[in-house]
Amino acid sequence: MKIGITCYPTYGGSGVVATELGMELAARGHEVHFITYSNPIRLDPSLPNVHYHEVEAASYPLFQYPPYVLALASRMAEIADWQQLDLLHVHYAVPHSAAALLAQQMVAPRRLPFVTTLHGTDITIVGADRSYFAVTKFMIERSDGVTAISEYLREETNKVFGIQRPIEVITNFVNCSQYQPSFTPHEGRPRLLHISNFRPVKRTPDCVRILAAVRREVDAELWMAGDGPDRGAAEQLAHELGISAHVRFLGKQSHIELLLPQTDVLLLPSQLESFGLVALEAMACGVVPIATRVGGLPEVVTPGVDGFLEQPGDIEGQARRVVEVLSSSVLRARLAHAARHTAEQRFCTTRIIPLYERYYEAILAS
Ligand code: GMT
Repeated sequence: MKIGITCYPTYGGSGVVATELGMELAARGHEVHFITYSNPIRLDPSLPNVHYHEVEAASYPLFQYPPYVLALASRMAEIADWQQLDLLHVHYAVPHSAAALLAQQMVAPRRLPFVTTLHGTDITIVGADRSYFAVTKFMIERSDGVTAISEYLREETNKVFGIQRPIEVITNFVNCSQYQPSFTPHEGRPRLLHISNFRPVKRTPDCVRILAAVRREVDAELWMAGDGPDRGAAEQLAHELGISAHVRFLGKQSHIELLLPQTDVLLLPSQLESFGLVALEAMACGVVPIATRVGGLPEVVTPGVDGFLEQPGDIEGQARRVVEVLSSSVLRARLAHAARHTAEQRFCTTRIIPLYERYYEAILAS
């Protein structure tokens, strides 16, 4: 198949999933065209069957906001025509589905179906906001196919928008060959890791509070990977709690498969998470996730078996779990082993990518 993929190319789970999906599809012999405003962060455009087409939204003094959706729709239609694309697959509904719908009409009578993958905040925060509600509902209804990354998100979409159309659940995935546990224990003290875009929904400063509570019993350190609006608050908090020497802010990291195996526990104290891709990536590396019982996370982590889930904001509860894991090498090994097993058995690319292929085929045949 010849597939056009659009996503947010910067940091964020939806862009990561779109990029990894595109590269996996290309490796399986499909021709994949990324149509985005910059090179997606994890994309290697030199790979066979991978193409990158930049979208440029020209500015003009009359425009308070350059009309990116129009530039994207023009580029999608152009690439679909030049490359004879079979379908478009857009990740994150707002505003990518609107551009795809427009492009579809521009290339008519040639058929150009499009699939929208819902990732979470496009439904729970952005799409549900009054200013985007009607258009998001319309785009979901008009997409030729809609997938959601968890059962939770499918139900939430039906609930928020009162949508009747079928939505296929195809979960996030991980490349189990690339994401592997380390066979030699890392040096130094026990290490906690947090990876995110440091947005308020991630409750990033909670990680610092959790470390402070953990340190009453275990001499552990915390690595904070990523960047975003709450980084300053987290740094300030570490300073106020007198634990700055034990927290390392690593900034944005493009190879988290190299970082994860050097750590013991992943902290994901989010207020909401439709899936929690980073928890899955940690599990594939045998790193124990200690996360919150929200959204789609219970579909990924089974508490007490391959990680732990506590209530958002329950610092003491999450800290207690960390201490439990770090204090018993037997428990840590059991959870780490089970976490890897879950990733392998349920979420490997080898299982999930064929689901996308079959879904595309069904859309093309319908
Ligand atoms: O919250 C983020 O990290 C970014 C956001 C996005 O859309 O880029 O992530 C959402 O999509 C990820 C990939 O499908 C999911 O793993 C995240 O759970 C989801 N984030 C939320 O629902 C808050």
